[in-house]
Order: sequence, then C-alpha cells, then structure tokens
Amino acid sequence: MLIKSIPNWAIKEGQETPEAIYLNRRSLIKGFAGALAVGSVGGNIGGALAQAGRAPMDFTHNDAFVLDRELTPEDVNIRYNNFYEFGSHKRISDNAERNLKPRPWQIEIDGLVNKPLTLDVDELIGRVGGLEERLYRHRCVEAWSMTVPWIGFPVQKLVDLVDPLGSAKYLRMETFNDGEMADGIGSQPWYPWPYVEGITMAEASNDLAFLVVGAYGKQVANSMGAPIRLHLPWKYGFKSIKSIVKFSFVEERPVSYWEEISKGREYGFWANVNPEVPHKRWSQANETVLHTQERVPTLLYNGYGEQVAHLYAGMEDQDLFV
Ligand SMILES: Nc1nc2c(c(=O)[nH]1)N[C@H]1C(S)=C(S)[C@@H](COP(=O)(O)O)O[C@H]1N2
Ligand SMILES: [Mo]
Repeated sequence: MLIKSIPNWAIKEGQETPEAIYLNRRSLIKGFAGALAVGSVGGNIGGALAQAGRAPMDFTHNDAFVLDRELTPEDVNIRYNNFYEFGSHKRISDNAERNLKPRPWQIEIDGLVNKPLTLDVDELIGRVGGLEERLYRHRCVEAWSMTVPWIGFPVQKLVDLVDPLGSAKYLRMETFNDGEMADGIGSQPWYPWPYVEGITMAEASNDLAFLVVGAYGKQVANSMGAPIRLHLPWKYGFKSIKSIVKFSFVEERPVSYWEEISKGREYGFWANVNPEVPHKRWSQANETVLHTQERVPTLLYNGYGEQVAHLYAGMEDQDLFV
C-alpha cells in the first residue's frame, strides 16, 4: 500500500472540520424530524431498513455508568457513521444494512494463547456468561460525539476464554475483508484493508474496554459494526474497530489502520482523548454533540480519567494523545 503524495483521505478528513459536520448534521436532524412526523404509521421511525430484523437481547443494566448528557437517539446513531468499508462518508447506513451479513459470523481467536478458539459470534456470546448494558460516551477524532446504550461484555472475558501466554503483549483485532459485503473495500484500493486495531494487554484488561454486540436493547445495527465491535470510550473513535472477525494475541505492537494510512503523522497507536493536544489540522478542545449540535468542552480521557489514567503512568515520553 503506497501513498506517495497527499492521498484522497486527507482531503476527505480535512472536510470533516466542525463546519462541515455542522452542515451535515443540519440535514440529518431535518431528516430525522421529517421521519418522526410519519413515524406513527407502522411504527417505523426513519430508516425502516436500519430497524429491520434485529433481535432483542437479554442483558442486565449496569448502573455504574452514568452520562452527563442525553442519550443520542437510536436513529441518529444508526444513520451517521464512520465505516470506510462502505464508503468514506457518513451516509453508509443503507449500504451496510443491505449488504453486511452479520450472521452466521465466524470469529478466530489465536496467537500467543494456550487455548485458541474458532467459534460463531452467538457461541461466543453464550460463553461469556451474560451481557450487560452500559451507557458510554464516544468521541470521534473529527470532534463530534455521541452517547450509546451499548450491550456487550468486557474484553477481559474474551481474554479469559483463551488463556494468553505471558509473552502476549498486545491484542490485535481485524475487521472482515470481503468485497462482496462491502463495496468500499474494492472501490478504495488505496486503503490498507483489512481495518486493524490494537491495544495493550493492560488496556484489554481494563474494565471499560467493552465488546459490543447490541445497542438500544437489540443486536447492534450493521452500520454500527454488527455483529461485534469494540468500544474504548477514553480513546478517539477510530480505535473502536467494527465487525471484528479475528482477535490475535501478539508480542509486537500492531500498526493500526489510521496509523498506517497517515504514516503515524496524524493518527498514532495510543489515541487517548485530550482537549489540549490538537490534531495536526484542527483543535480537539471542543466537540459537537451529535443530535443537539451543542458545542461542549472535550474532557481529558473523554471523562474516564479516573478509570484509565493509571494505565499511562510513566509513559509521558510517548505520543499518548495522537
Ligand atoms: N472497521 C471499521 N471500524 C471503524 C471505522 C471504520 O471505518 N471501519 N471507523 C471508526 C471511527 S473513525 C469511528 S468514529 C467509529 C464510528 O462508530 P459509529 O459509526 O458506530 O458511530 O467507528 C470506528 N470503527
Ligand atoms: Mo472517528
């Protein structure tokens, strides 16, 4: 994968400055309100496609996770996404709903482990001992944010299933790489598919690190990363990899998708949220709340410092916030 000069994505990302986001969101909100007006007919609010066929899930609500703001409405979250496999813009929802086939879904867990596993997503869900609902905040590096009632389980439960060796230092994750399910893969060959992300074993073991299989009481929508995606609420959103097919326990630090694309210049490995460390092309001091368009101050570690700051003690020489 060679990027010789300023690649396309740089221009695309550059357009995602707050002004562009604001304008996008205005039309989004308008669409949502319009759909609401006819929503009572048949109960389909907005994207009927996006709502179709997702089974309700069994879970217990974990009330340890409280929000300082409203929940983002489901339809807003389902229809405003980053999922480059379906296109490098925010309106991939219908495409993903039509073409991503989240079941059956085989998952491989391999690498430096005593008990490697290959299993179906529903078998994995059956083996982690119950699902919980957590209200989390999400902060995209493009300076917008949302909140979501995720359903899932801590990453640590997956770690426990395979019993990693002491030599495992990182957990590497990979998204599906199937051009039949996602046309953006074939039509954007300059991107380094598959989407890859990685976290340290200490991050994987932190209670906040969450594997998501549902949201809003149901299986998670295709556009949001069905059937299983990561969520790390203290990091920029690109770390939260969607539609995972492979988990590998490895010794070497994985190079993540955006790190590779930007050659480490704009997106690094750690990507912890910090309002005082600007992106190369825009400020990270504030964020636009997705459905209200309110500009609010961004918080260090996206407000989760108490739970995660200790993970980075003594690492001040590294680019923890890029
Ligand atoms: N496989 C994959 N995972 C991905 C992305 C992507 O393009 N492909 N985008 C990331 C980014 S930049 C963000 S902000 C979140 C968006 O999640 P959402 O669409 O559920 O809001 O997914 C992340 N995970
Ligand atoms: Mo993002």
